[in-house]
Amino acid sequence: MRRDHSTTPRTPRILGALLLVAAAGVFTLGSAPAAEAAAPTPLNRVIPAPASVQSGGAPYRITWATGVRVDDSAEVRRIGTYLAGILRPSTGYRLPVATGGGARGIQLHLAQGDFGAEGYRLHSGPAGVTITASAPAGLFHGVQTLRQLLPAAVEKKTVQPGPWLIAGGTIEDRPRYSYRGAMLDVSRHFFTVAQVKRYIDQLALYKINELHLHLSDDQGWRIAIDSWPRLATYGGSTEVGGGKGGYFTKAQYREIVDYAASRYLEVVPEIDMPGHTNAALASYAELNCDGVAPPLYTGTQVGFSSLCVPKQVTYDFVDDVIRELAAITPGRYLHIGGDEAHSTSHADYVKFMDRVQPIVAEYGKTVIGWHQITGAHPAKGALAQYWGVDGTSAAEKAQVAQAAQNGTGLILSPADRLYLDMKYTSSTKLGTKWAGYVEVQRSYDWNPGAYLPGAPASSVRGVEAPLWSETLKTSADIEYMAFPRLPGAAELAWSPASTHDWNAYKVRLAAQAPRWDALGIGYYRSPQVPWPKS
Ligand code: TNX
Repeated sequence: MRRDHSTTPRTPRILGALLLVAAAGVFTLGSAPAAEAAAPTPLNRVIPAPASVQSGGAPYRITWATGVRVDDSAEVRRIGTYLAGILRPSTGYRLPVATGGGARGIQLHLAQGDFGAEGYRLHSGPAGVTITASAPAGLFHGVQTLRQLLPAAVEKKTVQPGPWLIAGGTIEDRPRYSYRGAMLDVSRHFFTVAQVKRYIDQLALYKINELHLHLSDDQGWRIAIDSWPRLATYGGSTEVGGGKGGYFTKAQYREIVDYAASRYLEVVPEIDMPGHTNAALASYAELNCDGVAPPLYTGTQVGFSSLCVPKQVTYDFVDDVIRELAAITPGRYLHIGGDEAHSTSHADYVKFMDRVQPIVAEYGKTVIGWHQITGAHPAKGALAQYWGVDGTSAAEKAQVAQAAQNGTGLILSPADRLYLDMKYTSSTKLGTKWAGYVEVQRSYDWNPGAYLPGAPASSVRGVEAPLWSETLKTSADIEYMAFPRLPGAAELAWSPASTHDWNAYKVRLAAQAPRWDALGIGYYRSPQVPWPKS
């Protein structure tokens, strides 16, 4: 039976039930004793912090009479249906999605305005909540804000008591950076489509808009390539520790891409080259300079493998892989790795990158490479992903900064801040520690706009939080390492620098915990964060 806490009783029996509930203090609008419990979440208690918040006026309350009004557009309707899909199980209300504005309820509306590609305005008052944007992505991000303004119990899958109040006022919001990424390494351990989708949903809650998939490495090749089928069937047949690995068929990869798109994330596929290629080298003997295929590898060393730079077959291989991958990737980027090519001479590395970058362009994609690519000749428009640490040599930082001055855009993923696989402390069971321990404050408390000496602020296109999976096998493992650091990375990427403040952030972060509980997300209870008692 539908649970109904509306203010508009339809029959005396319902009225009686409502009075009972009200007496129990659950039903709170205007009933003093429980007013505190029912106080709506302040508009500024959202992660990422919105660009501007004006609080004031009476709240809106979702009731049985609430509908979701959408523009007459298939995409806006789809976002409305997504929102209703989140709200229905926990509120128990019908929440019909219908076209037409003006009426009471939640309205999603596209309009010209100063919102940019992803910004939105959320206005809440007693008559309803209106989210306005100039593109669907903005509406979707506004919906994520709306979720966070509702009680955490809204995320549950069974009917909860409510009440469902949204504080009055107006949020005007737009991102600081257009590239707000998270990377998942599906190579060291393979994760299924369902596991990747689960992570996508978690990323969407914090307005992350790029999902970088690390699809190949020494330990596993994870994407089917028709012209080189053994890459997946043999190269994908194991993983770190010797488990059975796996790979995505093209249909499964498309399913991930489509799901990500439905959450307004772009998939950035990575084929790491010329190093980190043992799985490919093991699958095809001809890719090796000596013509001998090495065994599959299930350890965690790096830097021992290299494609054979002088051989023509290497470029036939790369051309086939990039062509097939580009054909199933609607996104703008193709990541070609380029890190830790310790078994490739510098001269060969430069030659390789000089030949491979044009192939990416030929198939209509923009190159992203790990920042070592700045030691070669980054193509025009290429982005370099910086993964250094405080202790990275001045010379290496200067090389990246020089490339940035020459027009190479930067994605910042400093390993000692944003590598989600770094242990929090010495007692963290999962993860690695080559970049040091990364507690929650260290992860959050820096400014991407003024991070790399000599790199112009305008060269910074965004930030990304990579999650390497040498030690991670399950969704619970992913979540324990990502939460609570991922929301901090998302805030660095989205929120204006002027909102940055650890002491305020840690309070907002603590307030997310009941939502993670409701969503079944396990997290690290950092002593730096004032968590509510659980
Ligand atoms: C460095 S970051 C790597 C990866 C490892 C990671 C572990 C980068 C571009 N290369 O191969 O998985 O450290 O933290």
